Amino acid sequence: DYTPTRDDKFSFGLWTVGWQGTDVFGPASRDLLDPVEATYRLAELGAAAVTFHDDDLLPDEAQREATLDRFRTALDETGLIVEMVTTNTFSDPVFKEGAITANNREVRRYALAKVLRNIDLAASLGAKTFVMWGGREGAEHGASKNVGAAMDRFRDALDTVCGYVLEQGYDMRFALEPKPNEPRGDILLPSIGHALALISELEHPELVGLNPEVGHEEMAGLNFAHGIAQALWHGKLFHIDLNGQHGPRFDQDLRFGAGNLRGAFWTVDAMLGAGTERRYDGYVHFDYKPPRAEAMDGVWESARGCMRNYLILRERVQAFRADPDVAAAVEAAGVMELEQPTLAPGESLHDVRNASYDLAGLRSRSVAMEALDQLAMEHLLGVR
Ligand code: 3MF
Ligand code: MG
Ligand code: MG
Ligand code: MG
Repeated sequence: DYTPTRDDKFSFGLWTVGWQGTDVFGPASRDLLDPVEATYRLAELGAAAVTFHDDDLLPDEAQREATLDRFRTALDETGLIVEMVTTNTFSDPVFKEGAITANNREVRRYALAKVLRNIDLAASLGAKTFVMWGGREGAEHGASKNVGAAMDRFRDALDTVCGYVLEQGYDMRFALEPKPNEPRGDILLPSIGHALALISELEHPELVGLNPEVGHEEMAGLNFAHGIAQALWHGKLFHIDLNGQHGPRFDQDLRFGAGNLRGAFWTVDAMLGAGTERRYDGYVHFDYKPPRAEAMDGVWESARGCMRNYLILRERVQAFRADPDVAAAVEAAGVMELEQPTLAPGESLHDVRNASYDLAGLRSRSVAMEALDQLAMEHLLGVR
């Protein structure tokens, strides 16, 4: 009946249900939600874990220890864990021109200090994933940012934090979160591919992977399921941010399943391995915003909806993959043939170059992909 259990490994950012609705055109539409209270409510709804930015949980330095005590009690009482922690290096105007890649060196040093302190907190709470979203790393003006130097500083910061967790003996990995724009006009590491490329330049590439977000890739018109499939292929899908988005426009952060529903179906399919062994086994993490128009009832309804939609889509995807007609359609579309290497072992290029090819036959061959896609559509629409 699509009721979440702890085994589903659902996880929520405390900033999601905690978002008060402040946007560029208006102030908060909802009262402040105590993050410790949110932890209890998310546990009741069926989540297994929570995540947070330092400033979501601990906005007030004077209250830091008292809040942490209350939060630890909530974790003990609910059995929830903290699976991921992240740092707010974007809200404070000190970061208005970037954090670890700000032109201003003092800002970069302060950002690094804030991140290091938060890594210690994450380790003390047992979080195994530390996300880095460079929301203010970017530019609005052409000549204002030396992108090469910014990449040097990004690399240095990642080398520094990796060295730090190794030296401390923390069991923790880093996950970079790409986003094309918003709040900056253009953000550095705008896509999954850009972030993967930076990882290959690091001192400890094994400690750094990705935290891709559905809406961020779709804002750039990219195919999220393909993006995470490639990240899985690289062994880099360390974490995930599920939400919904209606194509290239502002960052909507709809609940998972809203917006591009077919994309959500293929996202769940990709997470489950898309018929292969290469699957995502981390936390199913939601990073969305309950729409500003909703009151608190709508906030909890949207959190419930994220999990429920995932469970419904998971069921639909599993039925799709288990359907013998789908297996036959996959076969007819030649999907399995792509697993065969283009050259046989030991075969010379001479054979490839001198073979005769039936071009007329190849041009007019059936690919049978519409039939396969229609089966997916019918599973998604619940008529099969
Ligand atoms: C912004 C985001 C961020 C990141 C978070 C790191 C506020 O569009 O998606 O959420 O996910 O900072 O996890
Ligand atoms: Mg986002
Ligand atoms: Mg978003
Ligand atoms: Mg996110």
